[in-house]
Amino acid sequence: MEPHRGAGCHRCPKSRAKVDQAAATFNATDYAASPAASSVCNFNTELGKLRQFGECRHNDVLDGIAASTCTATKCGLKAEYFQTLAGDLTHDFTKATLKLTRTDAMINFDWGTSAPAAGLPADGFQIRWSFIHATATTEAYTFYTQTDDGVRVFVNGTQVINKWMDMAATVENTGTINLTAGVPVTITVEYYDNITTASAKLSWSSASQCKQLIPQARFAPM
Ligand SMILES: [Ca+2]
Repeated sequence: MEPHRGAGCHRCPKSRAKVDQAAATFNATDYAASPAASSVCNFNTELGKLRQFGECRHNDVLDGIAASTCTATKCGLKAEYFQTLAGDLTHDFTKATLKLTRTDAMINFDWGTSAPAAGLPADGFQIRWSFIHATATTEAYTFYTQTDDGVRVFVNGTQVINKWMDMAATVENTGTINLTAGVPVTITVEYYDNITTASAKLSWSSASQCKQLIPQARFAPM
């Protein structure tokens, strides 16, 4: 049973209550009367940010607790590492050579100019990650990728991100799709590195999930 998590105040009563307790000691009227107040920040805006931070932090702690029980067969992603066919600028998986299959904990890699694993080249490799996700809430999920180079994300075969081109990791790509509580979906992330530096990160968010790198405990491998 997954612990309760989310941005709704009813789900994280302790973190919300502590922030509200601290805020109650603050005199907003006095603050507003101070000369610098309005030019520096808005009390209610900052209070909202602090509440959200408390809830996100609470969820991170729950993820950390859940991760402590993870094993390779229970958590993580199926990861297939391929060497790209020489000269294939389409980075076609059917033409590439599968070199390694393993379970990765997360998609949070920065390989620099190195190879991603033994037996693979530093340039001209591509990876397919697959996992099953069963959401506890019916809502729209947004996926975020930062990759060097190209990336595609599919949810049950529906493409939500399509950036199959050379790019820098400073570019964040997003795609949103509705998920239904208790209905598992298959999520596939395809990635390639052409030349020089290589990196890949996968995050998500929803109304009840603060944006985060998807943690190990939230993946079930294929
Ligand atoms: Ca690159």
